[in-house]
Amino acid sequence: MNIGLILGDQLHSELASLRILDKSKDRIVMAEVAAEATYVPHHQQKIALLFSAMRHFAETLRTAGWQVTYHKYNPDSQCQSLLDVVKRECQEHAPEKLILTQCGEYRLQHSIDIDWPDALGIPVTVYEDDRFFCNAQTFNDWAKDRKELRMEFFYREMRRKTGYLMKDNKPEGDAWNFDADNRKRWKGDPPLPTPPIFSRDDIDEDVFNLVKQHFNHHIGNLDNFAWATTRDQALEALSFFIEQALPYFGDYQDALAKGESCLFHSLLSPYINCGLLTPKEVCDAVIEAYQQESIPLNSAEGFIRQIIGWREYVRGIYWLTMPNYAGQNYFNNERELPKYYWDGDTKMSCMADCFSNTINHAYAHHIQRLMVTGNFALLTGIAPQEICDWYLAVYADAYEWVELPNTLGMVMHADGGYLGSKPYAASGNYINKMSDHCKGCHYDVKTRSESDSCPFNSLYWHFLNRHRDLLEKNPRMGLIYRSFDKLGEEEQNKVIARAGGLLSQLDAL
Ligand code: FAD
Ligand code: DLZ
Ligand code: SF4
Repeated sequence: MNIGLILGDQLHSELASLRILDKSKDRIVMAEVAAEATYVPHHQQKIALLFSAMRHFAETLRTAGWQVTYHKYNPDSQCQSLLDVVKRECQEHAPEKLILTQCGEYRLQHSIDIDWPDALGIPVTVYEDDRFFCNAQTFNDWAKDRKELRMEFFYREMRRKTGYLMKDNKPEGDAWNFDADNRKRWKGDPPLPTPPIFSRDDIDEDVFNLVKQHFNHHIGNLDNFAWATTRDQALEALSFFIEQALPYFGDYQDALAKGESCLFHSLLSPYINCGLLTPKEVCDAVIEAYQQESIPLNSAEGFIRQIIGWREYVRGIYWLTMPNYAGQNYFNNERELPKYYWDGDTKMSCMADCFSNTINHAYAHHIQRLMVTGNFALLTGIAPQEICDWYLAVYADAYEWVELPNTLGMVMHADGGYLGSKPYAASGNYINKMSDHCKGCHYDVKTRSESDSCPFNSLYWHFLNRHRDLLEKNPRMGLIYRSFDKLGEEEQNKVIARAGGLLSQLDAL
C-alpha cells in the first residue's frame, strides 16, 4: 500500500495524486500542523478557511470510500510538521511509497525533494499539479532566451492555447486587451450586489473555536468570516459572481471606493488557490456567460486575462526563478514596515480603508493591494522581505507562488524589471482620480510640500529622485523625470524635504 499526502491547498477530487492512488488499498493523510499555520502569522480567517475546508474535504473523501488519516491541530501533539505526521503514518502502516502532487511553495517542495526520502526511508513520488493551464516546462520554453518577460505576450499565447475568446484564430472583438475600457470610477451606481451568506455546520464551529483559542494573537478576527468552506458553497459563490458582479467587473476593475471592500471583484481567489474551484471551471463559466450574451466583452476579457494571463504568468516566473527570486532587492531597501500595516491605525484615509478591509475580511482587491498599500511600500522603500511576508500573512488567498512575484516583482520592482517593465509608482493624484478616499482625508491631495500635504505626493518624487540612476533610462520613465525637472530647484527641494520629514516619522502618519 501507498500513502498519499494531500495539502491544504490541494482540496480537489480530481487532483493528480488522487487519480494515481487506489482507494481499495492506499491511505490518504491530511494534517493541520503548526509548521504550516505559523511559518508566517497567517490571518485568523485564512487558517479558519483552510482548516474547515480541509476537514470538509476529508469527509468528502471518506464518503467516496477512501481511508483517511486526519491530524487535527493540537499544540501539544508530537507532530508539529507535515513530515512528523507522515513519519508517524509510515511507522504505523509501513507503506511502499509516499505519493503527492507538487506543492505550491518552493519552501515545502524543496524540503520534500531533499529531506523526506531519507527521513522516511521510502521513495517519494511527486506528480505535476495539472490544475494549471501552463506547466513549468512550457513556461520555461516560452521564457528561454528572453531578457525581460512581458505578461501581454504570454497572455496572447495562452489565449491561442486555450481558445478562450478566439474567433478564426483572431482575438474576439479584434483586440487582445480591453484594459482601456476597465477604468471607470464607481459612484454608487450600479448598486453593489449582496453576496450569499453561507450556513455553518459543526465542522465550521469547531474550527472557529480552535482558531479563537490558539490563533487569536494573529492579525484579524472571525467576526466577519464569510468564506465558503465546502465545494458546494464555493460553486454557489461562483454562480453569484457570474450572475451578479461579472457584468460590471470590466468597467470597474480599477476602481476604489471608501468602505466598499470588493466592488465587482469575484472573491474567488481563495477557492481557486486551495482547490475548492479549478481555474478551468471558473474560466469556462465566464466564457459560457459571454456566449449567452449576459456579460460584455470587456468583463469577459478582463477576467480571463487575470486567470490565464497574470495567474499563470506569475506562477511560471516563480518556479523558473526560485529560490533566487526571493532574495532580490534592486533598490537596496532596508526600511521596516510601519506598524499600521498590522493595526490599521493611520490618518491616511485610503490606507486605513485597505487595512480595515484586510483585517476584517482577509481580503483586499487588486487595486488596493497594488496602488495603495503596495504603492506606499514602494515609495517609502520598505525592505522586500518585510512587505512580502506581510502580504503572505494577511490574505485568505496568499501562497508564496502567487504572492511573491506580485509583491516583489509587480509592486516593489525588486527584480529590476524582470516581471514588469516599470514600477507602478503613483502619487495621490491617481488615488484621487480612481476613488472618493481623498474627500475628508486628514491630508490634502492637492498639495505636495505643506505640513498637511498628501504623503503619497512628496514620497512619489522622493522615490523617483533617489533612484534616478536606476530608472531614468527606462524609456517609459523619461517623461516623468522631465516633469520633475520642470518643478525647478526650489520646489524640488521643498518636496524632497517634506518627504524626508515623513520618512523620519513614518509610524506617525
Ligand atoms: P478578481 O479581481 O475577481 O480577479 C479574478 C481572479 O484572477 C482572481 O481570483 C485571481 O485568481 C486572478 N488574479 C487576478 N489578478 C492576479 C494577479 N495579479 N496574480 C495572480 N492572479 C491574479 N493573488 C492571489 O491569489 N494570492 C496572493 O497571495 C496574491 N498576492 C498579491 C499581492 C500583491 C502585492 C498584489 C498586487 C496582488 C496579489 N494577488 C494575489 C493578485 C490579486 O490581487 C488577487 O488575486 C485578487 O485581488 C483576488 O481577489 P479576487 O478573487 O476578487 O480577484
Ligand atoms: C496555509 C496553510 C495553513 C495555514 N495550514 C496548513 C496545514 O495545517 N496543513 C496543510 O497541509 N497545509 C496548510 N496550509 C497550506 C500549505 O501551507 C501549503 O500547502 C504549502 O504552503 C504548499 O503550497
Ligand atoms: Fe490617500 Fe493622500 Fe488621498 Fe489621503 S489625500 S486619501 S493619503 S491619496
